[in-house]
Amino acid sequence: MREASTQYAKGPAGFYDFEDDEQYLASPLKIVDCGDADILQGDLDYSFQSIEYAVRKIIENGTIPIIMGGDHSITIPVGRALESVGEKVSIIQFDAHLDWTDHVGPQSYGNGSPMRRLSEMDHIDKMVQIGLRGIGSGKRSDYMDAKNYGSQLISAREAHEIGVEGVLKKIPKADKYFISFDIDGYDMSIAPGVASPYPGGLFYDQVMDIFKGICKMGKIVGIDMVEVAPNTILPALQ
Ligand SMILES: [Mn+2]
Repeated sequence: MREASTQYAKGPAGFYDFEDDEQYLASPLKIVDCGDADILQGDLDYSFQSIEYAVRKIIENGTIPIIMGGDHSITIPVGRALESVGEKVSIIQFDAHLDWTDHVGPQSYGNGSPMRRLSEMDHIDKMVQIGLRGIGSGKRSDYMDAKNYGSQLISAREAHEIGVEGVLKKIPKADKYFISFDIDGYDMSIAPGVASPYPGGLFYDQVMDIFKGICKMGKIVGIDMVEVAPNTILPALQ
């Protein structure tokens, strides 16, 4: 992902977008690659602490962290670091899956549980989940718990039906937003290289328009993008 992104790293002039009539990525805007968080295979606590430490430092410097995973478990330490924002943060999650499972077997900090773990943090405010669909997304009780917490649950099908404006209306009002983007929220036709590809998902322009709408609603204090896993593309899709 980082290597691919360098094709847009061509200096301070940025790029003209004719559809938006905007010069994107131009100076004084600066994107800095901060390298990897130190991950120790087999030591979840150490790895999570490394991620949290790095994200806190970036926030404390007054900048916006954009974190590339990793699976969706990384949103747990990233969520802890959002305490450094100093205000409540509302979560906008794009995902085929709810990710509200309390635990999968003995694992409470895996990629099925990040939103449940975030909901337990005092500095995390309301949530919205966009792109939900398919089987294996969570138990009925997980959906009930998410709704009782105050989460807005928007299936991919509903997002298509109500359109971008309809989705934006369902996003809770907040001053600060964190966007957690699991790329399996996208339809598998445009993002097959994920751990759990599933049809019936969101499309690129649709998501970009929702992003632009969110930018007008409040300040985005961080973004993560997770579950990019080209090596796990199902053999039939290669
Ligand atoms: Mn996820």
